[in-house]
Amino acid sequence: MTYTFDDVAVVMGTYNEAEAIEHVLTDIEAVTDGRAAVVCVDGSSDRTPDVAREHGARVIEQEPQGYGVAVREAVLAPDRPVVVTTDCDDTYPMERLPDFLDAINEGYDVVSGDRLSRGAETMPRFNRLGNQAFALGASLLAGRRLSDTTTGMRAYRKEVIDEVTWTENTGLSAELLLRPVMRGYRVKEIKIEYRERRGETTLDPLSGGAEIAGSIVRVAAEERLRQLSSGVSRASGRSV
Ligand SMILES: Nc1nc2c(ncn2[C@@H]2O[C@H](COP(=O)(O)OP(=O)(O)O)[C@@H](O)[C@H]2O)c(=O)[nH]1
Ligand SMILES: [Mg+2]
Repeated sequence: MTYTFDDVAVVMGTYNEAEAIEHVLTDIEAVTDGRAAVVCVDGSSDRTPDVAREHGARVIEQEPQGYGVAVREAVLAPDRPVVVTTDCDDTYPMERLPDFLDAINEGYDVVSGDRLSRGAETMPRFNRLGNQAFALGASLLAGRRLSDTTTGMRAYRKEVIDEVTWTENTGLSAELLLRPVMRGYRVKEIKIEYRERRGETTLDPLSGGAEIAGSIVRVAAEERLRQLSSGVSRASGRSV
């Protein structure tokens, strides 16, 4: 089964992104020939949802409750077999969507856009160091080198999204990578460029960073326990 952009939904949380959304949606349309479905889970008080609707996106309104609450709703919403997440701040290269789809068609379950290996010089320095530290910590806990655990641009087979219970908010991006990696799904990182943000960030680097660190530790611990208990049940199954 080879997927095309008719099988893809591009989803995002949107919170007062009037400065950026036009660029993001225009890029998606151009790259996918208007074939990808677009879903915006929106908590804005500005024109963002109007622009989204003008571009034919489905808008789900939601009180602003943080990144992960919006993105969880966004990834669960589409009825298409491939779901791509992005931010609505014009930082991620929509022109790389074909590469993400190609990797899914090669058989990967999750394809993650790694910003850090190419330097991510447009990222604020504090955030870059933090994101490198998260990737290193998550790699140690997961037992596999991961280059960028907090990226917003990924493609997922919808089955993976539906099979896992997602619990994190600011740390959802890390969770969306770590649980599939630790459950043995086929996960690939591909290097991407990262552009300067349009408009203001919603994430406070200190409190947001602390939340992400907590998510990584909690999620990795839960997944390790899950591995151990399924190992135990497999072992006892064999001995019966
Ligand atoms: N609906 C909704 N979207 C949000 C919320 N918080 C962040 N977002 C969106 O989630 C994406 C990531 O947030 P962003 O500010 O880019 O975080 P950063 O990349 O860490 O600077 C952006 O598209 C935001 O508009 C929220 O509370 N509700
Ligand atoms: Mg962003």
